[in-house]
Amino acid sequence: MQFTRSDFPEGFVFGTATSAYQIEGHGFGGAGATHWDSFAATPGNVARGENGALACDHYHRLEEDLDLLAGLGADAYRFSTSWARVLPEGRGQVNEAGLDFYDRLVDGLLTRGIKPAVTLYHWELPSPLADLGGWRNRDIAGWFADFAEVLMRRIGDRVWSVAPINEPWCVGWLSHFDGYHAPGLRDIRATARAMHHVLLAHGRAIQVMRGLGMSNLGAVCNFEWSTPANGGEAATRAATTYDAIYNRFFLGGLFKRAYPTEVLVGLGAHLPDGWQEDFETIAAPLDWLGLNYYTRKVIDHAPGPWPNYQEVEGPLEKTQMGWEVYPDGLRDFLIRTATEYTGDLPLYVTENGMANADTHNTPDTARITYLEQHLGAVQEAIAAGVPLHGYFTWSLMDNYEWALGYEKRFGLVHVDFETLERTPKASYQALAKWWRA
Ligand code: IFM
Repeated sequence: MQFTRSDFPEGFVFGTATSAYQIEGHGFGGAGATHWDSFAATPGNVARGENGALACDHYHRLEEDLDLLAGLGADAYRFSTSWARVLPEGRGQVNEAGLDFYDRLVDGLLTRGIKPAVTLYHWELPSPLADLGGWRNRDIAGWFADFAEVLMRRIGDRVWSVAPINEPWCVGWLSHFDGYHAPGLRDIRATARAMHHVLLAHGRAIQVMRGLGMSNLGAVCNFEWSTPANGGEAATRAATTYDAIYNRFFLGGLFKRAYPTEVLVGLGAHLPDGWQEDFETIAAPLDWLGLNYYTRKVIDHAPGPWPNYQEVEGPLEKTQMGWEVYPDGLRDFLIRTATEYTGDLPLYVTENGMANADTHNTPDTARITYLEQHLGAVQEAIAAGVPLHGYFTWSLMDNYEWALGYEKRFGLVHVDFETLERTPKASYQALAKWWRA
């Protein structure tokens, strides 16, 4: 890789990211059942029926994994906490072993000089709360705020940053409209409620953490650039709708106290009563915004009911996910977000990376190229004046890629899912070379 730390602003934070259900091994340590366990146990939902019961067994290999992070020279580590590990029923009785685990994780990072960047929720909803309607139920905002309080009373004095929820689009749209993620619903009313309640829960958790005196609190949204399939009016309108649902809905709620009209056309009739009054909570000031970025989609018109769009295959090189490699989208999102929504607020790239069919002994040169291209886009955004403060790769190690199971490899470290042996890949070495300097 061509970079050195001096190619980026002073104090720029480099790190890597993971999430609890994808690596920890949910079958251990008294963690309660989640909607991902039942979703994965339902035939047809997840490739090969795989689940997160063992995953990378990070729960038992914590020290080894933290040493890998230190060897990489990461300044920060973005990890998530499992609600059901801390509160097995989602509310009430605390699992002390769960709190102890996150305590050890935070201390293990600090001992190695690595900043703990916490995400409270990365998708594994406790089953008892799913039984009560999960993200469709407005009460989830209070349940989530209570979880935030229990956890932060234990580790909040030592964490560097906190974001309540990873990728609200996935929690809302992908899981309730597309049905690709747990709970696997395909229902427009459920979607409207989940999309709104996830923001309300975010806001309530921020309030609770401010009340505890915490700072450096943010939000993490995912973004996909949408390119019209052709120059026609219908494709352009379809791409605009895609952009509104995927990208502008959550930014609008968080920073403009409004949802885009293109989304209200479809979801407006299904939003809960009094939703506008919730912006007071949703749009409470933040200290930073994180952007997760991987790809763009080429979008065409689709007949039938709203939202009238469909993805079509694009011409660019693709990753193991079938996602096009499009670094310009990262630069353009950073510029657009700062210009239209966040101004001087510090931004971070909180996830970026690619899946590749890696083996433990073939150099992942495609990933090195992908990271180089996207770090180039980061530099262009900084040169254009974007107040970007850090960049996190997804992911530290190969892990459970949700509905696609263990086949899609995003890691800088190869994991053999038979032996659980970790082997740093060429991309890990390439980053370590200048991150450690
Ligand atoms: O693995 C996921 C992660 O859980 C959330 N962001 C995107 C990654 C790659 O699909």
